[in-house]
Amino acid sequence: MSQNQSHFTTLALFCKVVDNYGDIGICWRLSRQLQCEHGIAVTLWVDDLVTFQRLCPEVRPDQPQQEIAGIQIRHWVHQEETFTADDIADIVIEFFGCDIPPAYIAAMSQRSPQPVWLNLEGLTAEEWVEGCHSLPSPHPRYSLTKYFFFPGFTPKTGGLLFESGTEHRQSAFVANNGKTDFLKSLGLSETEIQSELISLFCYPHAPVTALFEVWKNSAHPVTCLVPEGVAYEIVSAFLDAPSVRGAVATRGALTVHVIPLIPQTVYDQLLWSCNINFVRGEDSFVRAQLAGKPFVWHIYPQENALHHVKLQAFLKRYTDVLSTQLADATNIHNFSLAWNGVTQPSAAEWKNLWQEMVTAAAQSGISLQWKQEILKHGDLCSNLLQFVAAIQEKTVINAV
Ligand code: TRH
Repeated sequence: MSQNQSHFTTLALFCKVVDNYGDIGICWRLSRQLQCEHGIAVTLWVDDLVTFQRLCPEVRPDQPQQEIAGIQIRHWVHQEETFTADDIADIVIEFFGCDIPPAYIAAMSQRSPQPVWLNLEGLTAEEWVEGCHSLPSPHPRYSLTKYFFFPGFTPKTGGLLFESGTEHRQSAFVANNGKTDFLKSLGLSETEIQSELISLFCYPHAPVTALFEVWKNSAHPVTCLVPEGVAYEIVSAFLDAPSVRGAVATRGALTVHVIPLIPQTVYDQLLWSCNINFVRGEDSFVRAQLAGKPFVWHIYPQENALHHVKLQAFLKRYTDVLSTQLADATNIHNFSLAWNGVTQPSAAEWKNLWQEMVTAAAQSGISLQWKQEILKHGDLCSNLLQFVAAIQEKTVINAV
């Protein structure tokens, strides 16, 4: 069903910030796309406006209700808030099973027509996702059904979150030499801008020290851009000073430069400007893939090393898809295993792993190939709305 034929105009998205920036990062990106590209009136319920403000400086944490970029933002604090059927949106999304308020669910059951209710899950490349994507889960008390919607890397999943026009924006940025202006705005010197640029976004347990040693001994100058707070202890030790924005130090061939956390609408520009991007979690991981540049993923850690299973699932898919360049893909694969603690290389092995990975990633065009692969499955936002339209259609037919 095309957008014009569909019958939904309002959507409520509920987001609990578990930790870090990914929860609100994904919900904010999705909200903006729903509003800008599909004209949906979005209400974003979020329980942590302080974290939200770090990605979107316009957010005022003291405001229970505010509008930014045409999106209604509600501070989700009052579980006991009351709702009537009139308050309920056409589409209701809970992010990551965040348990929307019971009063909201009760009001959903009173609404006619009933809203389409989705649980938007986290991204994984594991195969079981295809079997769970779009599965219904009937509510135990109300005649409501919740559907599971999984992002993913295959046509049998919801795809990945990317806006239309991202490629065009990147080409325009490159054509207008946006890199120099952007990096200057972050306080980089001309020498730093001319060096090999690496952005570093990882969890605190990443083996950053080992990599700093390799870069210090590099044959050419390397500048590592680290957002304030990331790998704080290791970066502070390198700087011999607190890792705060603007802090910079050079040791051997390596300069480490601490930059502010960049608003989400501009974050892509950092990825487009660097030669290689270290990313983590979910949203920055997807952005790095969309940038079509070499990237290394630090996966969000989970109990019982479950994240290693997820990492291997992604690396297998990556290597399978890029099988015509198996040697290059394998070098990237091996480096990723070390970066995520699956293997524990010695200092000499780190040097080799880095060199092999960088050569493979930079010279093979593998990143662009992978980008074309993920774009094939359509964007998550459009896929999600198509899914909602299909459910609505089915509901109408069943009601006749
Ligand atoms: O911050 P993350 O580690 O977030 C998450 C959460 O921990 C979450 O609970 C977990 O489920 C998930 O990872 C897997 O990583 P992520 O997903 O990359 O989110 C970071 C967001 O911050 C993303 O939207 C990009 C944005 N960002 C900026 O806007 N500016 C910046 O300078 C940087 C470094 C990131």
